[in-house]
Amino acid sequence: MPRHVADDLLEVLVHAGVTRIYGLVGDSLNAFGDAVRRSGGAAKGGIDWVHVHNEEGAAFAASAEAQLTGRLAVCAGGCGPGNTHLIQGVLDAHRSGAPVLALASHIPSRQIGTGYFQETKPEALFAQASYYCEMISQPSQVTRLARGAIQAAVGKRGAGVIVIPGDVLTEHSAEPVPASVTVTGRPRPAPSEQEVAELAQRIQAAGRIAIFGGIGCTDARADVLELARRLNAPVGHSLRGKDVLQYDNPFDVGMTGLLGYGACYKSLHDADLVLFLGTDFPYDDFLPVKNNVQVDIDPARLGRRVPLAQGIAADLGLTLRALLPHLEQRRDRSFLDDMLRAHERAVSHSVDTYSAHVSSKKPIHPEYLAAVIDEVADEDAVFTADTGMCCTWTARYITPNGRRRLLGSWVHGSMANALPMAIGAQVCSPGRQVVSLSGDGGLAMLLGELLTAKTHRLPVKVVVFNNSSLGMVRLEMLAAGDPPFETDHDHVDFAAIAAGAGFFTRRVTEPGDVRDAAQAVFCHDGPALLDVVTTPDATEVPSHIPPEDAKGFALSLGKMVLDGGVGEVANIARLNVRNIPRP
Ligand SMILES: Cc1ncc(C[n+]2csc(CCOP(=O)(O)OP(=O)(O)O)c2C)c(N)n1
Ligand SMILES: [Mg+2]
Repeated sequence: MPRHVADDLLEVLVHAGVTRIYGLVGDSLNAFGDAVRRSGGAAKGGIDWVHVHNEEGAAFAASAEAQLTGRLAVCAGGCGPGNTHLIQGVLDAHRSGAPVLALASHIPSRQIGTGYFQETKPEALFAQASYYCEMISQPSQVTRLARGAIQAAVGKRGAGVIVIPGDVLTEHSAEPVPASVTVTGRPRPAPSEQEVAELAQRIQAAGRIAIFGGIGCTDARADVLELARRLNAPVGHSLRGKDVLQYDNPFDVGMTGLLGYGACYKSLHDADLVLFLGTDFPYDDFLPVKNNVQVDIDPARLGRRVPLAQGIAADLGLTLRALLPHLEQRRDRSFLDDMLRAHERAVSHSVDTYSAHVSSKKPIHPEYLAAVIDEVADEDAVFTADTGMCCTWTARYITPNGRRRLLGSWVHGSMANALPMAIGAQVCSPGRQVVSLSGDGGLAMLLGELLTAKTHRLPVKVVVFNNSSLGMVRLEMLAAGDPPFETDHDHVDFAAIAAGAGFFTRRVTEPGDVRDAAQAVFCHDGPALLDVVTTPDATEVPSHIPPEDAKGFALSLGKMVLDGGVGEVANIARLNVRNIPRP
């Protein structure tokens, strides 16, 4: 069999450690698909093809794999509509900092620019969705451009895109591709001595100090907690930072923002100095405007959410380790203890509200379902959450512990992400429990990915919060004082649909049946779906409501509970208060 450019591309990927590609074959991509087939699959040193039912699903799956493993993951789509389906998930991966390579095949090269069937301009389409996007227009480019895209994805943490016309893939290639290493390390900029000294001075001059951390704390968790200990500083976090900062944290004061709870908002606003560490939390309405310091590896993020007294563009761990020797242990715990007590009061009040009412209410309250899922899921489960109210339930009820992982479309906020992300998570971690917390709207949007899970016998657990509504949008309308418009629809029996796709299913309408059904679904060793009919009227109430929104809420709902439930968080808060040292 003569060698083709498609084989060269495959070889570059194999050299970079790629063992699978999520995608949907067709037309311009077929020559590459054939090279993958001939490679014999990962078991024989080649590459596996994971067939999906929508290219968007391929990109979300690759994104989840990249986020879980930290390594390059690959997706592929054919020309025109294949590309435009792919782009949603690629953009999502890119904005999430997931190292993903997208192979976007293109129409025949001699037709480019003629308005040909399925023609798009992929380099322009993917430009905003990637760090690198180049077209291979002749065979001699393939090796270097493919390596360039891979290197950009793994080095800069985002998407790299290779556009390649189908006819170029089928051209003959004379030589095997020489091996070349993929450099996975990233630059770790250190702060200057002056920057560290200035920060130490600011800290010494400040009375009450609070910390707000995000996903950028991942590799510096121990240093952040040591800083909090040294300064007696309460620690709040963003949703992406929850996975990293909430568990085993005696300084935890919860989350701020629309999904927020506890005393995070209060801590940040009552502090004299706030340290923003590894976070690009976008909702500036919830952030303090004075005396802020920010440390982030990316200089472009400094000061774009809040005005800064000082910003340091450096690796967080290196910065904190340079700073800590300058700081003495503070004796005064009064601010920290006040905030821990305020946090405990806020979350305990809401838990009482929650447990007194929602465990027996019908239609079932989504808070109750989320709390049960938190209990029955494995200690090292991966949760993927759909955009919509599932984000709220995940933020408030799914308890991180350092071994669980929470994945979502946290930055781009795309619907329908949970199921395809669960598929990618399950493919790359076969023995691990993977739970998709799906909205009925989200599931309906990429429903075909149920077939992907079934085709590959992936034992994902899909939990559907089936409120017959675009619940979050419904809430937005109520908050604006408008009646819900085009948000609600007839009941759908997702259990029946999934059963038709070959899933093990349970459908639940009675609160008393939730736990048993969840256990049955979670114990099943194949693809399984739990369809729970929930109320669309559950309210998500932030820990701080701007006055104009509060008016809308009041108008629409008449009355409301001023805190949503928060599940296990209350136990952690109580424990932290109990552990406050006696004078
Ligand atoms: C692709 C896309 N379209 C529209 C939106 C706007 N949007 C955000 S949440 C949401 C409703 C989600 O409904 P569902 O999945 O049923 O979850 P629920 O909020 O009801 O729990 C919509 C329409 C979006 N974020 N993404
Ligand atoms: Mg819904």
